[in-house]
Amino acid sequence: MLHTAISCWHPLLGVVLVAVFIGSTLGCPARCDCSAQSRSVLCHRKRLPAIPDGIPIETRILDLSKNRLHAVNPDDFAAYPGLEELDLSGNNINYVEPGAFNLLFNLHTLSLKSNRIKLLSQGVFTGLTNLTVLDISDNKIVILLDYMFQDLRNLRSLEVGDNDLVYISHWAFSGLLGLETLTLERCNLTEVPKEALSHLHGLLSLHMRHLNIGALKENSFRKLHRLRHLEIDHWPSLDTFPPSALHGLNLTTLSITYTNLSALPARALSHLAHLTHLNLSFNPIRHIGDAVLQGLVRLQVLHLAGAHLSVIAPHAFHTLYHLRVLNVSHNRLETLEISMFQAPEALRVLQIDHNPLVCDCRLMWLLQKPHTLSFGEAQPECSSVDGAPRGRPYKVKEALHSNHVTCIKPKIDRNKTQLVSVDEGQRALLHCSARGKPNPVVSWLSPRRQPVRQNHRRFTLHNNGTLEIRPTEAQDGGVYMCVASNTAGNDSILVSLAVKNLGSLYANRTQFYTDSANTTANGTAPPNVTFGLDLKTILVSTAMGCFTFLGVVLFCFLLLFVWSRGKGKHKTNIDIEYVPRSKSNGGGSTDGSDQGAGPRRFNMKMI
Ligand SMILES: *[C@@H]1O[C@H](CO)[C@@H](O)[C@H](O)[C@H]1NC(C)=O
Ligand SMILES: *[C@@H]1O[C@H](CO)[C@@H](O)[C@H](O)[C@H]1NC(C)=O
Ligand SMILES: *[C@@H]1O[C@H](CO)[C@@H](O)[C@H](O)[C@H]1NC(C)=O
Ligand SMILES: *[C@@H]1O[C@H](CO)[C@@H](O)[C@H](O)[C@H]1NC(C)=O
Ligand SMILES: *[C@@H]1O[C@H](CO)[C@@H](O)[C@H](O)[C@H]1NC(C)=O
Ligand SMILES: *[C@@H]1O[C@H](CO)[C@@H](O)[C@H](O)[C@H]1NC(C)=O
Ligand SMILES: *[C@@H]1O[C@H](CO)[C@@H](O)[C@H](O)[C@H]1NC(C)=O
Ligand SMILES: *[C@@H]1O[C@H](CO)[C@@H](O)[C@H](O)[C@H]1NC(C)=O
Ligand SMILES: *[C@@H]1O[C@H](CO)[C@@H](O)[C@H](O)[C@H]1NC(C)=O
Ligand SMILES: *[C@@H]1O[C@H](CO)[C@@H](O)[C@H](O)[C@H]1NC(C)=O
Ligand SMILES: *[C@@H]1O[C@H](CO)[C@@H](O)[C@H](O)[C@H]1NC(C)=O
Ligand SMILES: CC(=O)N[C@H]1CO[C@H](CO)[C@@H](O)[C@@H]1O
Repeated sequence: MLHTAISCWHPLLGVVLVAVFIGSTLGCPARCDCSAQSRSVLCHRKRLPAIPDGIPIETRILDLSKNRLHAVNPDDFAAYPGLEELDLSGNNINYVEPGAFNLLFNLHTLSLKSNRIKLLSQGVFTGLTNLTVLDISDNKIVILLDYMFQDLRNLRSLEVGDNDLVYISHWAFSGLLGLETLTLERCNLTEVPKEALSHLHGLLSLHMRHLNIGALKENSFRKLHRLRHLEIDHWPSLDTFPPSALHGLNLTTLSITYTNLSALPARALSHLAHLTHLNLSFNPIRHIGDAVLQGLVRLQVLHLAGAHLSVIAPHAFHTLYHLRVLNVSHNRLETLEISMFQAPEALRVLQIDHNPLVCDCRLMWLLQKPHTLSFGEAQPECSSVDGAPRGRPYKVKEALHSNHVTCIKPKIDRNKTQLVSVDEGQRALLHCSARGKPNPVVSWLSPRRQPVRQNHRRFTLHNNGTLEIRPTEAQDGGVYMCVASNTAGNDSILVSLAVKNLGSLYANRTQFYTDSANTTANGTAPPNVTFGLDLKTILVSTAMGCFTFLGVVLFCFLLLFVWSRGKGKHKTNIDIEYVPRSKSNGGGSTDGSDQGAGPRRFNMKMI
């Protein structure tokens, strides 16, 4: 059989090889396929209960996968020192004796995958100094013992998945100085084996999948200075990601998918300045804040598909100068605005399919880009098109090209409500209703030109644009600015609020005067007050009226006093009668008890 095979493959060389084989081997084991050229013996799925006889000594590749082997003993492979690849996967092996692969100096690939091994004792891999790939996944290993891989200094790839692994000893990975790729998956580990991992100084790629770890600890990946690719995938209970979890890493690709993280672990990522690919798909992340990824200056590809995204802040991707692929398909986004991107011109692929997109002029920029922007395989559709009849689905590009979609700059209604005056403690409503297409976003600036935060203590910003302050306090007075904006532009108005606090008018008198200083003298420039000034002037005049009145009374006193002195007599009582201004007259009442409309008496005693 061997002879014919060889002459088929290589008629000329055959003679030479046959000579070599005949001189040194027993031929090919029964039921197996042999190749003299590649020196391989393939006994895949042959129901072999043990290692067959007749394997040529020169064999380099030996495939014994899917058979019925039970154990591996020290002398099993000693006769084949030329072995380079050995596949023992898919057998019933439950025990491997120490020294089993003792003389296999040339072995570079060994698979023990899918067996029933419960324990690999120290010494099992002794002598495999040339081994580069080892697969012990899909077994029943519960613990990885100290120094068990000690000799494998050339090992580059290790698969430890699909075991019942509960614990990895601190020194288990000691000696694996050349290890570049480690896969740990489907294990019962309850935390990242950070002590064991810290020995893998050469590790480039770490894949940790299907683990039931609920929280990452601080410094989970310390001393992995060369690690570039980290994959954390299918950790369904992971909900804690501390800021220092990835401390010390310098990654270029990072994947955190199918976890229970509801917020982007922004602070943990912020130091990854060399990261180019980030995959955060299939996490229940709800929103992306402004510039949360700002440390990731080299990021090119961002996947956030299948999350629960409904809000992306207006400047979310600022500082991402090189972002060229953004995948936010399968989310809950209504729109995606150009303002989110630092460099929209760098964007090449934008996947926004399977989102409830509202096709209005916020999406117009998709057409206006100088080069074509790809939507990937799935064309996005609008869930509603501004102005178009509902019913049939519209492709986004189609809808934007149609003339349904128009943009109208916001316009704020201007009328007398821009002067608001309330008593302290009451509620104040500052209106700002704006129209535009798409509906403008309304925001308010305080008199100090700070943004008024929504629903902050006493301040409520209603959907119709009205700012409610309840209850008002004296210091709330001033000129507020309302800004309404949409993609087409913006509009603003000033609304003046006066909070009457006449009970303490005297104490705060100077404040009133300095505020209106511009009317009388050139002081420091007050803020641009267009409407507030008039109102304040009114208030001040009213206040001054009061003082004038009191002044006159005092003056009368003085006159009477002087006059009575001059007469040598003392008048003991003075009655003064006046009619207080009614409330509508500009707020002359000093307190709530001042309801009576009739004349009022001041009774004063002279001493
Ligand atoms: C295997 O290791 C031996 C020494 O341990 C070395 O001489 C030999 O070149 C190595 N073979 C390969 C393929 O690296
Ligand atoms: C590992 O987890 C699986 C599934 O949760 C369970 O069936 C198995 O008994 C666990 N093994 C150990 C050693 O805890
Ligand atoms: C994920 O988090 C939610 C709460 O945020 C919790 O109710 C749920 O049980 C968590 N899921 C898992 C698998 O831990
Ligand atoms: C981080 O990785 C990048 C790319 O691999 C490399 O150029 C850079 O020097 C590394 N930085 C540090 C501090 O190791
Ligand atoms: C991102 O992660 C998901 C889930 O693991 C995976 O299906 C997808 O292929 C990944 N995308 C990229 C570009 O790596
Ligand atoms: C975006 O994510 C979806 C869902 O995982 C995937 O099907 C699609 O291929 C991704 N797009 C790109 C460009 O990778
Ligand atoms: C001023 O605007 C408010 C609300 O926008 C409205 O209720 C009121 O009627 C308007 N007044 C005038 C005079 O237009
Ligand atoms: C806006 O809504 C609030 C609360 O619903 C209401 O008090 C206010 O009067 C409304 N503003 C306008 C201009 O209708
Ligand atoms: C106030 O300043 C204006 C210009 O800033 C100047 O024209 C005016 O004369 C000044 N008035 C007084 C009273 O100083
Ligand atoms: C001061 O008031 C005068 C008129 O009363 C006005 O022309 C000027 O612009 C005001 N100055 C400032 C800084 O508001
Ligand atoms: C005040 O008015 C000046 C000139 O009219 C303008 O340049 C400036 O932006 C205004 N400041 C504010 C806070 O509105
Ligand atoms: C007595 C009184 O009400 N004084 C007020 C004067 O105004 C300042 C702020 O402008 C308030 O903080 C004081 O309570």
